[in-house]
Amino acid sequence: MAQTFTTARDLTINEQNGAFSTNFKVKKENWVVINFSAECLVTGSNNSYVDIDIAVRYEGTSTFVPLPPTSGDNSFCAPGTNTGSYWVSASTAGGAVMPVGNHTVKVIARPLGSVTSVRIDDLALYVID
Ligand SMILES: [Ca+2]
Repeated sequence: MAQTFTTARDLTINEQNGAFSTNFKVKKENWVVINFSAECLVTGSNNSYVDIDIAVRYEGTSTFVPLPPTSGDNSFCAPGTNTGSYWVSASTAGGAVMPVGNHTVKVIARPLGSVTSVRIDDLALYVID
């Protein structure tokens, strides 16, 4: 199920669009890496792109913390030209030393620059511990 938008939003991640669970269990404090990939299309002027944050809410907390390096301003995909319409399958990953617990992950997409539209489809999200 493609998601098309023009303002920042949490991406819908579920089995219908090919993604995996957004909940995961860390059994022993350790480095955990989370990877997000999706088909992506940005239309807009040549300063436009979509920034992605992979963010985790640790068990017992109420806020989502973006994982580096996705916590920074990272372009997931961009049009490339003034009138470009370039489809890509893009991927980004974030990681941290995570405590024991049942944690939740979400992916935030943030259109930046003069974006006309962002289209995200065929999402895949997986946790490596
Ligand atoms: Ca980011």
